[in-house]
Amino acid sequence: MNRAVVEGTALGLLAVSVLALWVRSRWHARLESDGGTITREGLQYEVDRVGSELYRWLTTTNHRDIGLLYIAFGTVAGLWGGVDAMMLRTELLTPPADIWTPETYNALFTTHGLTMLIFFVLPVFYGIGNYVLPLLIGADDMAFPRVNAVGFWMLPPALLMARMGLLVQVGGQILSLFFPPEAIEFFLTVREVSVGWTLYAPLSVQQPNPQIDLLLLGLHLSGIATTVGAINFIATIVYEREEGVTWANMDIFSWNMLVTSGLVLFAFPLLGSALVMLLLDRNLGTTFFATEGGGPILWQHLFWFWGHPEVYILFLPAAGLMSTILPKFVGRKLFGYQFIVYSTLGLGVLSFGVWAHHMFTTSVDPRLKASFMAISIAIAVPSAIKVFNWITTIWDGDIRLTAPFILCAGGISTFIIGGVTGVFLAVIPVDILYHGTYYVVGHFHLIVVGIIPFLMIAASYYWYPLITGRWYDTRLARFQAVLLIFGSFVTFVTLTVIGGLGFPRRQAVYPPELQFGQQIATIGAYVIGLSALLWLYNMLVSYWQGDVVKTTDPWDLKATNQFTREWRWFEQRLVEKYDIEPTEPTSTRRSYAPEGEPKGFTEGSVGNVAQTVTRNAGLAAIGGFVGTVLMAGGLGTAWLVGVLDPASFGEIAEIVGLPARPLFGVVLFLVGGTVTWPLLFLAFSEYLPGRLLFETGLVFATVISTGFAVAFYTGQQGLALVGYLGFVLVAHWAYGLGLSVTYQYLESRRQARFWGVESDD
Ligand code: HEM
Ligand SMILES: [Cu+2]
Repeated sequence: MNRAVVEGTALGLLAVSVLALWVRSRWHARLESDGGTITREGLQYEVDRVGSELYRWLTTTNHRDIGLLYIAFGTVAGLWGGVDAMMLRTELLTPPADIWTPETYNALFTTHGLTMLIFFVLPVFYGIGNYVLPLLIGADDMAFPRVNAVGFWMLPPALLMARMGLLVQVGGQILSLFFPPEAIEFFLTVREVSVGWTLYAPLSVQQPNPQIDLLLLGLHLSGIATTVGAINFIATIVYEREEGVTWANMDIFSWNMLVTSGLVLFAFPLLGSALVMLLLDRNLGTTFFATEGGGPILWQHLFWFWGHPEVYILFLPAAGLMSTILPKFVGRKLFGYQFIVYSTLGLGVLSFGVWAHHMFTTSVDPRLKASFMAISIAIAVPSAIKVFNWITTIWDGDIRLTAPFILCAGGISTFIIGGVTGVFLAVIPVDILYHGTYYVVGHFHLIVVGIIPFLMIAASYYWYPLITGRWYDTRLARFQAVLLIFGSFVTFVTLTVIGGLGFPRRQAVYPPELQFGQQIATIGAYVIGLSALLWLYNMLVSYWQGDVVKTTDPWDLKATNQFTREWRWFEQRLVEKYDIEPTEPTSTRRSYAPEGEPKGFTEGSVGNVAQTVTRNAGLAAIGGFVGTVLMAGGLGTAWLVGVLDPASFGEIAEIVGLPARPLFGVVLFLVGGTVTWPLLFLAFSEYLPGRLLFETGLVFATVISTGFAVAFYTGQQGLALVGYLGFVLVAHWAYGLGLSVTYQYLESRRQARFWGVESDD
């Protein structure tokens, strides 16, 4: 089949359907106002209206308008890249290349990757950022409104240039109906680029297709647009914050946009230079990437020095949205604000030190590779901190099963699988096995079709009432969210698995044994496609016909004290414009501040856990000591009845690198019991289940006893095993009780003393 015609038709159909929806809704509006008769004046009015609207959108410098333009642009690009994806997956339904040629398949995955990564993700995030970030930090507009408009308007020509190949091909098909082939040769030779989105030299230097040059120029332009936008975000966040918005209480989405913008500033200029070098190599005979020059490896270094930070540039805004939206639907404040901020900064810095993990199968010096491996593994830590904090935020919360929440929960899960598969890839020998397989495709899609678009859509649902003043169909939205999550899991977990079986990627042809897996993945992809269309439908139709929002607090956020600045802006607007009374909550939920919220916590302050820990470490250590003594009693008994082998203490010492002497193990045991576990208990006790401290202590002890049981196990069987486990559990309970009760007792004495001094004054 002819790719250009099929893709052109698919996109055309999409556009026509959107147009039809719009016309229908205008028709409905007219029916209501004048009975629906078409008159000359009526038509003239419509035309004028469209004209003036168009003028407004083309010339606006308002941050909210530009935000919507960005989102619309990103959506169009996403649909375009999505059509590529559907075509890729359709080809893979059967083992031979029978729908498209292998060459077309190569072009499809090249343009798919580039369109999605460059023209879909960041534009949408810039759009959300443009719309809500100034509202979140209380700024009137972006710092440089005109630059903002210029930055946006560079994108459409950039996309057109990058994807000119398809347009020219479609043009060629149409022209060939009227002209002989010789007359329209140009239209028949230009093709979509097929060198992979990584544009690896020497292929990208040697392929004659002139579309490659246009692509490079388009990418360059989009890089400039991205950099300009980043400067604007940084300037806005640094200089335009309202009084009262400090670094210590700024919302996490703004923090993440700040760090993302910082990464853009360091990464994109480098991509720009590399693109120009490639252009020069192709057209002016320079030899940057030829063997006699820097060699093809130079391209890979330059590309991935941009490419890896780029993946965090794409991920961080999604993480920021998660931290902003998730708490609203569990009725709890985000857990560990400070840790999230630091982990974001840490990711930002580390993301520049890992690029060569994309080059483990090249000739890069193995000693160098080893250091990249180490940092790549280390980068999992800040990511895990985020996941931990999100899960802890949900813990014990009042979950509201809305579409945004479902998408947040789905995003956490895909991010966990995507992240963990990534840690494996960071290990050189594993990567050498999997680099060329679908495992890689599965890994990164669990992030780029997991948390990233999930959170975009969650944001669209969450802020829809604020942006449009209308409600979308919430049932359809929940259905769409579940469908999207389901489809993503089916598709990309399958790809990860068949990759693990050694299935090579970027191939249109594959052995028939693997057809089943490919078909499952394709079905999953169709489900994703369907859910994307449902989302689009819901957004558009609700914009024209959705129920009008009648309250100033559509998500009932006041009830949990999370009525953040952008909603206050919304409320003020409704009050001013429509004279609506601010909505007051029917009840205020307690769960906002679970009993556990650490003491000394004031709204917006930084470092609650760290404070609790440092302030109470001494008391906890005493509690830990009491607990350890009690626990030693339990373990001693276990030893006496013969179910615990004291030699296992020696092995513990060996694990941490000390000589295998039981004495060292006992010392470790004491240090752990009086220092490590009490500190952890302090940090987490507020978030463990249990109303009273001793209940929490028991839960904590039960959790840590599992680790102990594994570490000290010396092969007991049958009854001895039962005895061993029983004693371990009981000894830990003794520890948990000793720790928590002693701690609470000392704490209450300290409080009494504190208040006593107060009343003396
Ligand atoms: C319906 C959703 C999607 C499907 C079914 C899909 C499918 C695919 C397929 C089949 C490939 C080619 C793999 C190969 O030939 O080895 C691919 C590559 C890729 N996709 Fe997607 N994709 C989807 C969405 C996305 C999104 C949202 C992004 C980015 C945000 C993205 C980024 C990429 C990238 C960067 C590549 C790598 C291209 C390469 O290695 O040459 N994809 N995708
Ligand atoms: Cu990377």
